[in-house]
Amino acid sequence: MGFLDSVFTKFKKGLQRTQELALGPMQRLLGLKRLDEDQLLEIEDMLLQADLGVHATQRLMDRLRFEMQKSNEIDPRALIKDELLKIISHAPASPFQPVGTQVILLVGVNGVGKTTTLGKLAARLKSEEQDVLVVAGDTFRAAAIDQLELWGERAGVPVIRNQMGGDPAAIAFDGVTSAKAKGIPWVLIDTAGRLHNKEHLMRELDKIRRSLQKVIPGAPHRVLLVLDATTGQNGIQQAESFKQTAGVTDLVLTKLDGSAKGGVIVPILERIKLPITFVGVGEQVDDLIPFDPEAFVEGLLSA
Ligand SMILES: Nc1nc2c(ncn2[C@@H]2O[C@H](COP(=O)(O)OP(=O)(O)O)[C@@H](O)[C@H]2O)c(=O)[nH]1
Ligand SMILES: [Mg+2]
Repeated sequence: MGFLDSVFTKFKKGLQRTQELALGPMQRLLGLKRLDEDQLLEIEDMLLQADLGVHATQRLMDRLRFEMQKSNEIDPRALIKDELLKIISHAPASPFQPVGTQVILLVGVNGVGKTTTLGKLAARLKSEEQDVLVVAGDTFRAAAIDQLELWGERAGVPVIRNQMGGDPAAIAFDGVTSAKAKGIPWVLIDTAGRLHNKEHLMRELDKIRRSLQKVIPGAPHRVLLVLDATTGQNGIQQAESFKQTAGVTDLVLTKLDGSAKGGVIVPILERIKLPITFVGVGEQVDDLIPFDPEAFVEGLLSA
């Protein structure tokens, strides 16, 4: 699939495991015109298994019960879609618009998919004919720098790096200085997810931020917190902690394709009050898609 494949198609692919493993048996019930108490409980159970969270699940069940009091025949699938959209449509992501040099920092714990997401995002911007510079700000592991260089080659964008163990704030400073001088609209900065402890990590992010601001006041313009869908509700705790300490502006949910808990998008959006800007649905370069509430709901609930 390429970048132009429909977001609907990609969401469907990304949510396949959730659909089959968690919500599979529910599909038959959603086609009925009335539901008895056992069937309602079965639906409730499956929504919880798909990690939609207690709050949203309750709201969906209330809606079904309410509509059954009003009329003899209902369309459970359409009702759940409708109610779900009401729950998740509140925080649209703002588009990526190049204004001068825009600096984007990717943060998150180890292994969630920061470097992969950065590579995919670089390729996406490049495919729109926008120039990108990538900064290898995870200097904690040598493999991280090599991995990023590979993505840089794949996307056809330059990668600025120093040696392993080097100062991420210094390399970020160099990258942004160079991008500003050359008029490059996008600087994507990779960061380490695991340092000695959380305080150390937050200090390092602060230091990167201060050094960016010496070159471009207002940088970083976006801070993308990357979360791994396979960890389900754990992501909510990570988001709460990073949101306070790292100035997060956007969320990216990766590995939707590897999870049966894709419904976790719902409690994340309810609780964190930040937009999910992109979703990762695979390991290929074009497997990063803009979040689309309708495509998500369709992917989760279409027959
Ligand atoms: N299936 C799948 N795997 C992913 C996705 N995003 C990242 N990965 C994989 O997750 C692993 C960790 O990714 P990486 O970018 O190195 O994480 P980082 O430590 O946060 O930089 C790698 O094996 C990636 O290929 C995704 O959307 N889907
Ligand atoms: Mg990494």
